[in-house]
Amino acid sequence: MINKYEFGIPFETDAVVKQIKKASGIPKGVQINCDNGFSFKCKIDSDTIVYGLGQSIGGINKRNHLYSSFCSDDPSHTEEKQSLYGAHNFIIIHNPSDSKSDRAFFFDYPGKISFDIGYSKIDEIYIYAERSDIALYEILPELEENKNPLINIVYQFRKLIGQSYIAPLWAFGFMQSRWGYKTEADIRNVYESYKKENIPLDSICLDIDYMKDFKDFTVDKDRFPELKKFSDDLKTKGIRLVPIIDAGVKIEDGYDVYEEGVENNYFCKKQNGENFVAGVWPGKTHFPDFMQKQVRHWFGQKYKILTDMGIEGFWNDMNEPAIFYSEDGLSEVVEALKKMDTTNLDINSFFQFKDNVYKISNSIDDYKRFYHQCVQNNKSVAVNHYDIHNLYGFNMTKSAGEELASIRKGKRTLLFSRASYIGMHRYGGIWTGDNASWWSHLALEIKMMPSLNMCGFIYSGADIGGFGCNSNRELLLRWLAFGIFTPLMRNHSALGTRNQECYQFENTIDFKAIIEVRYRLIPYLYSEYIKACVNSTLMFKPLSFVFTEDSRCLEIEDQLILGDEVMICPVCNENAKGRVVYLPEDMIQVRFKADGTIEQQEVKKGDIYINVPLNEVVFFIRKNHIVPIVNACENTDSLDYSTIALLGDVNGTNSYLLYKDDGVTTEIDMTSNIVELK
Ligand code: MIG
Repeated sequence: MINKYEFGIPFETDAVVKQIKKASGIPKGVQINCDNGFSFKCKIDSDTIVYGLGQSIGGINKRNHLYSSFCSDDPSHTEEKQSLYGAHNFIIIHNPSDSKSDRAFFFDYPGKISFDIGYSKIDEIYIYAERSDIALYEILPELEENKNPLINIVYQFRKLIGQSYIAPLWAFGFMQSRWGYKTEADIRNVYESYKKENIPLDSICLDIDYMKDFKDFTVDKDRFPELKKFSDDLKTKGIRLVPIIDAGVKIEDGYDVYEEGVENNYFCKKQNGENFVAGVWPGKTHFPDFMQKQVRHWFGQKYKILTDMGIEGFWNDMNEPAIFYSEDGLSEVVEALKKMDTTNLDINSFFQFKDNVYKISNSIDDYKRFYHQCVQNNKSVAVNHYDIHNLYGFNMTKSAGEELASIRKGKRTLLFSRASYIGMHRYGGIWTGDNASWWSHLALEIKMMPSLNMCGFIYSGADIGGFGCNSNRELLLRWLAFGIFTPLMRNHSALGTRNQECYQFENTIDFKAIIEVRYRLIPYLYSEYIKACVNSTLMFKPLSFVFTEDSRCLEIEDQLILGDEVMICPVCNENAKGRVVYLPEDMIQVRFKADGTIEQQEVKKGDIYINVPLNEVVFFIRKNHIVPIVNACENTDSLDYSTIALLGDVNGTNSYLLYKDDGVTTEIDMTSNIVELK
């Protein structure tokens, strides 16, 4: 059951697809105050667990931390950070001792909103926003038919926000990326190096350097003289190119995207009616006003320039939007600095000086300097960006998603975004942004997967190996051994960091062993992915969502249930030869050895230590469940479903329902595309 409450005049964010009649009053047992902004308080017991919040720092259990939804380009994801790139205002309050009283809340509010989950007061959730215009959805479990309250809450929420974006099958192949590939020769070298080491690969990303002077929808002819020919040629080898698109449009006379945008008033404006100027990679840019339907149509149609060159996938970046500086902000800072007598700064003035410079990028002042033209209640109104900040990346990706659907009629396109808001999950996936080559970030990415799934983001994954900082062989292998399970499996790294392609390290055969396990699992992973999207279920679940009577499972944050069959338990400690795994029930341990053989053995419930060499993958299959695998192959084009073999509890009576289709047409038929395997 879903109750909708409205306070003030909520902004129509398009997060929700289902019309719910608004209820009067407020949810039971909570305190809401709208006098000075919005505040929501409710008590929690000492054993209450709070799930949700999608992409964020912290655990699967969000307690004890302060979070803030405000899409942020902050590449330093340290523990104290409150905001990452996404804004996913959904929480589930779970009472393990009385799960029937579980409930969830979705705060449909497009501006900055903070979640104090037992941080200020140990027994209180306190949620607050500067404005009191908010739509609040309360989700209560439907308890008939012995439904699992947590899974049922997620199901209802996902129905409310609509079906998740569905990626093509090839997007489940391994993807290599790096900020720094500049030319066709660089890309060809990546392909050839993987080929030489016999490591499977499906796609290579083009980061910003493929563009001419970082102009969206242009290609630098010196670096990529014939992108179409190159892309067609790579496709015959099973490799697809995935170019990046940035939010800002370079200001340059003669550049058609810029000129059309200016002519038609498609860019975000300042209060005085001038186009807002932000400094990003291309230099001075304007931001398309993605809140306008005609702008979404116009910008989205530009992707055709690249699909005409054979491109079938994109990643949308810098769409928080990231602002290095604004023209106005910069001149204010320069003025302020000029006023300071830098020859004789006292210490406080020095820090003021430093702060002035430091706060130039992604500043709140800048977000308050520009406006969107939005349709609200069927009327066109100017809305300050700051108030709807979290909708920008969403609408950039909606623009691409909607238009690509018409450009590539009937065919799926790979699309993933950096910034997001709930609702965007219908148009694209996300990657989790600029993490670092830290072991703690491997652990963090594991925890994020189920939280993202709760919020509708199923096609997602991290920069494997870590984006910032220097990775190393062991970290990359361990990260890959987790990444083989996530829909988006991409190795990506930042300019200036150590080269991180698998072939840069010793004994590449170990990388081949791990990545081949991915390819052997693709039919299963793809099938589970489609089921999660279509049936509004979680592809990755915390153990506590499944083993509801087992209190140990409430604490486990480094093991996940994948689909209904598998329990994964990645190694995320440095120099570890293995790890302790908790088995809530007897299971079948599956070990993929480096030589391609598979060992299976029954294991009793309880704590066990498993040995996991760097070139092996170990996971568990639940009793009465089976998992299909296929032979290893070099890319998804050569996946051979005729080689299906079954793992797990194979006894002729247990079966697995495999979803299988051509991997590209948009129609998903859950009847004729299902094969029963036993
Ligand atoms: O300011 O395009 O998150 O994946 O490699 C950095 C360069 C801009 C940030 C993205 C990252 C990408 C990088 N971009």
